[in-house]
Formats: sequence, C-alpha cells, structure tokens
Amino acid sequence: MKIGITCYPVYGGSGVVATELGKALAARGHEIHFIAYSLPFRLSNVTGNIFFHEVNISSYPLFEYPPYSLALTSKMVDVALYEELDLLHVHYAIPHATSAVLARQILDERLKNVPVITTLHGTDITIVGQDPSFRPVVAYSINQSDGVTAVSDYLKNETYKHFDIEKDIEVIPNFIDTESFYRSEKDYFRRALCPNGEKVLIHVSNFRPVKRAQDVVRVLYNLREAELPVKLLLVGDGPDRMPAEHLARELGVQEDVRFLGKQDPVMEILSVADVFLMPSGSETFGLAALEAMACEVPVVCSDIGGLPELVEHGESGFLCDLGDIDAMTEYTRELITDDELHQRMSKGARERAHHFDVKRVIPRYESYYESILSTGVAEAR
Ligand code: GMT
Repeated sequence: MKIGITCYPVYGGSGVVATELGKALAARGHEIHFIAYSLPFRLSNVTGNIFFHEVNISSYPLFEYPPYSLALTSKMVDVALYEELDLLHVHYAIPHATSAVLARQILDERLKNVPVITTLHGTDITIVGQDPSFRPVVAYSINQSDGVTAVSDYLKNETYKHFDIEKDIEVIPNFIDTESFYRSEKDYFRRALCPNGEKVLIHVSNFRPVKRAQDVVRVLYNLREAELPVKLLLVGDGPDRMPAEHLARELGVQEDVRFLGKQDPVMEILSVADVFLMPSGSETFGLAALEAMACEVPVVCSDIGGLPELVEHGESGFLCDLGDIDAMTEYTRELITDDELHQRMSKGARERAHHFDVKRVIPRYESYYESILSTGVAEAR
C-alpha cells in the first residue's frame, strides 16, 4: 500500500506512534509518505520506501495566523495525486483530520479516491478538542473520516461521551518494539548518578500541567524525609519544568533531583531506573509508561484514563487514586525496599510490554486499512 501519514513532528506521544508506525509499515514493504511541517523527530533518515514531504506556509502581511491547515490540505492533495496514495492516515484530530477530509473532497473532484483514517490520541479529545473553538469541527472531521481508531477503550468511550459520533471506532493500542527497546547494562551511568547506591525514580513527559510533574517531586521529598536513599531523574521539558525545579529547591531536595531535559531515545536512561512515576491527571494510553515497562521498570501511576488498560495493579505496577501522593509514595517505597517484589514486578512489566509488541499491533493497522479500502466507503460517498 502507499500510505500518507500526517502527525505532529515534535516531541509527543502521537508523533512517536505515527513515526514508529510508518517505519514498521515500511519494513513490511509498504510505501510511506510522511506529510508534516518538519521531519518527525524519530525519523532520522528518510531512505528506501520512506518519503518526507514538508508543508511550507507562505507568510503574507494579512496573515497574523498563517493558515497551516490549508497548506497541509494542499500538500496532501499534491502528494496523494502525484505519489498515487491509497489512503491518508492522520494522527491527532486537530487540525489533521479536518485537513485530510478537505483534501479528500478536493481529490474526489479530481476523480481520485483516497480514504481518510483518523487516529485519536488523547488531548485532541479529552482536553483541546472539547474547547468550543474546536468542538464542532472535531466532531465533523471524525464523522467524515472513512475510518477512526483510538488508542484505548477509554479514549473510544470518551469520544462517544463528549461528541456526537456516528462512526464505529476501532481500538488499536500504542505499541513498542521489544526487540530494540529493552533494558541494557548501564552500570557506569548509574554509578555516576548514584555514587552511594541510591535507588532511581524516573519521570518522562512534556511537562504540561496534565502530567502533574510536581507530584513526582513531592513523592521524592516524602521518601527523602523517610531517609530512604533515592534520586529522581526528570526527562523532558515544558511549562511545568520550572515550577518543578522551584518546588525541589523549596523542599530542599534539589541535590537529589536531576533535570535531564529532552532526551531521545530514552531507553538508556530508563535502563538505570528502578521505578517510573506517572501521576498524570489524564492519559489515554501512557506510551511513556509502556517504554519504561519494556525496560523492566515497574510503573506507579494514577488510576485514570487508559492507564488501567496498560498497567496491571500489583503485577506490572501500581495504580493510585489521582493526586494521592501518599499512596504513590508508599507503593514506590515498597518497590525500592523489597528486592523480591521489585524483581517480580520488573519481570511483570516486561511481560506486559510484550503484549503491546509492534509485531502484534502493526498487523491490526494493516487489516484495518484493508477493511476500509475494501468496504468501498469512499466509492459510496
Ligand atoms: O498529550 C500528550 O501528552 C501528547 C499526546 C499526543 O497526542 O501527542 O499523547 C497522547 O497520545 C499518546 C500516544 O497515543 C498516548 O500514549 C498518551 O497517553 C496521550 N496523552 C494524554 O492523553 C495526556
């Protein structure tokens, strides 16, 4: 198949999923055309059957807000026609689904039939999409897509709950390549970070308020108050990084917290960690947690959103009530003080990650593409 993929090319879960999906599909012989405003950050080399088409937006004195969605639509039309795409698969509804639906209408006029598949990822439904400035257009674009997928049952249900949706939504979870994403020996790094054999907690996110990064600092503080030897690594960057830094200083634990900024890939850093903390207020799947689990790091997270579909309480991690920092502290304490429990749950985390292996999930996308192409939805439009 010749597939056009559009995503946000920057640091973020939907971009990672879209890029890894494109790479995996290309490895299975499909021709993949990424259409985005810059090279997706996990797509370092564009070779063989992977192509990249950059969306350029012309500036014009009238444009205080340059119309990116329209430039994207035009690029989709161009690529679909000249590369003879079979379908467009867009990740994150805003504005990608809308641009794709419009592109398909333009292509219809030119007698080129290109179905649109939209994958819903998270805040496009749970937060941003519900803003009145986007809501009607999000609902319309989902309903007008030929196929719709969501990354968890939770997200599927939220979409039906908050929008008037007539379409069937197929759940296809996030995935990981467990053959290339695994815990590796990084003893020298660990010794440098923890010269006195401290345990390592880790949090990886884009530091938006929804990630509640400050809760992680509070967990570390509680553990240090209990005189447990522990360090915290914070990976990523965003609006809540500075407040988290300030909080660490205010609580006097700044010496035990390392802010590493944006890092990719995170496999090597995850390989020195003992516990992954994810206190998010909303999380449709939790790809960062899955990456940690593939590296044998048990997860202590909020019992919200799609996280219970990923983390099995007591097996691969612990689920806590949202904002319950004491519970998060207690479960983390158990994991860093009970070696037997930690070993069992590290193994459980890796086993759970296998359940979401790329080899299991990519064929589900392929079958879904085939079903959309074969139902002739596009012809019937
Ligand atoms: O909101 C983010 O953190 C980024 C967002 C995205 O769409 O880029 O991530 C969402 O999609 C990921 C991939 O499907 C999921 O694993 C994340 O759970 C989800 N984030 C949220 O729901 C907050």
